[in-house]
Amino acid sequence: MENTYYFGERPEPKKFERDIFVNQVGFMPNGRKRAFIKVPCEKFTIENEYGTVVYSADAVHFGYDECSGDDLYIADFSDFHSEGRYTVVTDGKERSLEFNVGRTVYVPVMDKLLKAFYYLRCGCELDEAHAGKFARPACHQTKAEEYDGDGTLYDVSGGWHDAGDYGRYTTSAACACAHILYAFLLFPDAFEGQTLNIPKDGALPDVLAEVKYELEWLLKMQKPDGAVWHKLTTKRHAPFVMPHEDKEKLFLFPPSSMAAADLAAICALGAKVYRGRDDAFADRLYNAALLSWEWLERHKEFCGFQNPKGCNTGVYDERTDVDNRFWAAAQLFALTGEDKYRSAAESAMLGFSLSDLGFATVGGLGSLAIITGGREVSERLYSRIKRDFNSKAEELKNLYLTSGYGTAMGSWHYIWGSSMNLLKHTMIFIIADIINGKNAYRDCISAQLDYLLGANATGYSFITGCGSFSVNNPHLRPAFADGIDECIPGYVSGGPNASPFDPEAEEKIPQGTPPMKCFIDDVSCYSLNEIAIYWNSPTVFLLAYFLKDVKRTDEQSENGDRP
Ligand code: 9MR
Ligand code: ZN
Repeated sequence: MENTYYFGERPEPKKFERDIFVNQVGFMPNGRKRAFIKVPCEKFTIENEYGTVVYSADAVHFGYDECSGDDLYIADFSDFHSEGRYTVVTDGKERSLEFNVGRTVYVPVMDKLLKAFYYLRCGCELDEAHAGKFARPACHQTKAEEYDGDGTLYDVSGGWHDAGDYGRYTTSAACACAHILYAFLLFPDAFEGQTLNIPKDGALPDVLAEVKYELEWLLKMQKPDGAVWHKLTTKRHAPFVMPHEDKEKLFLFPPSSMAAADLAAICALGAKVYRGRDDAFADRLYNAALLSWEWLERHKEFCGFQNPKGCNTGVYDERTDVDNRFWAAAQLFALTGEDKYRSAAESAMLGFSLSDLGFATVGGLGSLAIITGGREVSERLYSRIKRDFNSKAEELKNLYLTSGYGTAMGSWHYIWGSSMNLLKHTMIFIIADIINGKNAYRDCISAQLDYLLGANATGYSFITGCGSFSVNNPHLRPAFADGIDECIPGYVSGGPNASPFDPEAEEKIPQGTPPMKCFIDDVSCYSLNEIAIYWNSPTVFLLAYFLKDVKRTDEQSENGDRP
């Protein structure tokens, strides 16, 4: 991908000046609490916001951390439980950023993560009542034609912009919706009483109203015979303008079997979730799921996708669709209980991992269909699911144990969208705990959230608007073009990438920089600092895990998430 955008004057990325890193949002009272220090430290204290020392303990020397190149000392204050706002102070007088301890500390993070999808809505105006200062006119409302087609125009408006770009892609959309809907099925209480201030009809919970906006668009991506267009984009990525200023022609790109299978799966999942809440919608999803399943049955061969000449928008290519077909079969079985889907799932389950949760490798989503389906499958399938999650979780736990920051990442995981790797790994820990009915991975899980919110070698919270030193200049068109200094909150940055791709990163990151430090908060760095719907969605899954026992009516800690 070339980088031909002109960004002109833009803010110098802020420098993180401290030698101590902490989750800047904070911790739940009974949660694991740690700060990471990269200068020698023997003892540390916790100060409250009035400067009173409320806790003190010894730090532990971890030693050299390979992914960051830091020699780390760890301040563990997990046995400190009092709600309030605090700072960690080392014996060398290093002070951490402030953070909260409170039952509801993660509520605002969850709400921002989900509201961020609303700000990505395409085809409608974001009005001031819902979007405040980020309001903007409707975008991309023109009809689209098939690339190399007969010129017929189709209304495929709606859905979310995929990422920093304005494309809309079927498989990525299905995957993002799936993370959120499975989180809803597994941890419904985490969404209880949530108010996102989004436009919606009827009584759907806000999370389901927002996901419905994307599903309505996905339904439009299905052709009458059940085939599903792979993506809907302009020929080339738009310049860095507001969405309503992008007036280029929209094209529907050829169907792929991954798109058909993912659509069948997500519609079957939607039909299950919306049943009893919005029956007319559940019916439409159900019919769409069957239609694409039947198309898949008529097209057993793999039908991949590559960009045609002249198109430079996202590819989302895959080398096989067996895992996508497995997910569709598993979710249709979960929905209907019919044997034909069970046998299809059971005969499709070979040759790929049942715990993989990427946007292209969706075997793990098929497993989630079984886990949340409440229907009996063969011992052979269930034990494969168990084995794949347990062995992967143990492997990742070893990475967590050998990492100074407790990240379940090896140096090779710091690629484009490293945050997604971290989040996939976190979902694996969570699902393994669910399967085993244990809390064996709770510490691993909270360490990954700590990393995202600032306990990492860059010092950044990788979620915009969450924490006092958070990413503010992601590769996100409206965030740059709106002229507002503050970024739209709630976006997860792609994160450090040891093999950067974009010219700015290649030039500015010296060879040999440790992987976790290969990061710049610069809008031009798309291979380090883009955002994407499927990086936000697994973070929703992670937050839902933490909020599963938290009542939103619990008193918010006095300072909320004040930066
Ligand atoms: O997230 C994708 C990343 O893993 C790939 O390395 C990269 C290059 O193919 O593409 C990323 O996906 C982008 C997509 O192609 C278009 N929309 C923005 C996505 C996030 O960067
Ligand atoms: Zn749009």
